[in-house]
Amino acid sequence: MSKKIAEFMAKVIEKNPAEKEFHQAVLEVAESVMPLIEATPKYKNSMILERMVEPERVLMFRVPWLDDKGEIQINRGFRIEMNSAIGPYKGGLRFHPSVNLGVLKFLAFEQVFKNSLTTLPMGGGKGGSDFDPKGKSDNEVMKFCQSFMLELCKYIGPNTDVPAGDIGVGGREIGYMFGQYKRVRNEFTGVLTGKGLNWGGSLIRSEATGYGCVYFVQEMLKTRGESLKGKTCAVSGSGNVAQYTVEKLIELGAKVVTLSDSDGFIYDAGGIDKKELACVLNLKNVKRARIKDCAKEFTCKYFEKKRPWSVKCDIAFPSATQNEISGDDAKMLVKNGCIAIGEGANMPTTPEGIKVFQNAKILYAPGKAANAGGVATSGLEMSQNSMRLSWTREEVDRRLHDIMIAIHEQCVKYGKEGKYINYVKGANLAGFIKVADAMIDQGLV
Ligand code: NDP
Ligand code: 2IT
Repeated sequence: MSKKIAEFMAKVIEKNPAEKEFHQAVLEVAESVMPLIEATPKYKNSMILERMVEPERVLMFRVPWLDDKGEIQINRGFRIEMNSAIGPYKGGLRFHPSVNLGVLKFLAFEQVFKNSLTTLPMGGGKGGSDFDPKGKSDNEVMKFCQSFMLELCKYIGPNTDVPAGDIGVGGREIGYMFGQYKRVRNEFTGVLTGKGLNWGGSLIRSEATGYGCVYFVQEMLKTRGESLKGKTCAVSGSGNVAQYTVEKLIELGAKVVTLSDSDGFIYDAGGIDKKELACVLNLKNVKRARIKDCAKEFTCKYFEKKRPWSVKCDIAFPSATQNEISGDDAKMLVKNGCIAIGEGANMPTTPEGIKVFQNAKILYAPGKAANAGGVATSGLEMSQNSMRLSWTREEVDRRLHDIMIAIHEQCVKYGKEGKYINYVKGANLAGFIKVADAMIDQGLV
């Protein structure tokens, strides 16, 4: 680590103690952009990175609600409004017991660069709660969502801050929150994305993160004259991102051998087919069951409390959560012949793991580039809401595909190191320059 970066990080850590995921995300960006900042007086003199790591606003609030037994529950709600230089704050809401300020600040920070890469005018934000939707009734989830939105609705709006889903927040939760916002503000507007299709949602938004990640990996493979056809893929997670990653991979002739959740993973040597995927979707989205229940429905092995990275695969799609690929997992993947990684999740690979992939010179796409299709399609939902029009499935999918190709091109432009493409550096630099220049144009903001 250079002296400059060490000094910068020491200040970030001192000012934001105990936010280890935030430190991790900031360090990764600092390593990519510091040489450019040092060489560019307008960035260096304007303290641009010091400004970027300070959120424009942090909201933290009490969320009281009554459970089915009539007992009072109290959760904590958050919204990090990180950067609005290139558009309204935009980013998901995460409901998971592990949510805290540091986790949401890392996600909001990543979102700023990701949204910049999408080519659309969106700033960065993230929010959520330590509420755990698992094991709660629909009524309890609704009560929580209504209480959460009763406070959040004071700070968001279609031109200010537009939240969406993330872990633990899908169509059901977006519906309850949208209903509450509309009721309190008396306004039918595109304040959230990921809405239902008959009340302002966009076709392909549900599919977008997974499809987009696969489109991105297709572009990476092309740089080495490869394609997805016949490739064996390991996918982690079994939620929104994982499900549509698998759907697109099957369509393009790849073989998906794993899916997981926080309890373990399933391994299907013959490959998960369309029928089995439909079964996973029903079990996870309707019955809200566990991935091990899938093993009972179709023939596959189940590995309790294990992650799928020991399985032999050509391409890995980590699509569950942060830091799910350790240095040792990465070594195992490389040893087993893995040639590419497409991060559906945000920051799923630890810094040690990233080094392993880059030293092995395999194709490694960081989440802020590879999973940007989700928020990009949220951006397309916002455009359709503004026009009060909806585009066809084909139209939205075509735009998503074009955006993923454009993100790949930006990564290549800024990440080329001889013959190797450093996608981390490419994504960070391309995302940074647009936001930094906008901040400078707008004065001391
Ligand atoms: P879902 O809630 O739909 O699914 C999350 C999946 O990941 C579940 O299978 C869940 O298992 C697993 N998971 C969550 N937390 C953990 C954990 N701590 N350890 C192990 N497994 C875990 O979320 P999404 O599919 O939407 O999100 C997955 C990832 O993709 C996240 O990193 C998210 O930030 C990222 N992402 C999502 C986008 C979107 O549009 N939804 C866009 C871009 C990125 P279990 O049921 O056991 O908790
Ligand atoms: O991490 C992400 O990009 C998301 N969860 C999607 C955000 C959005 O606003 O669609």
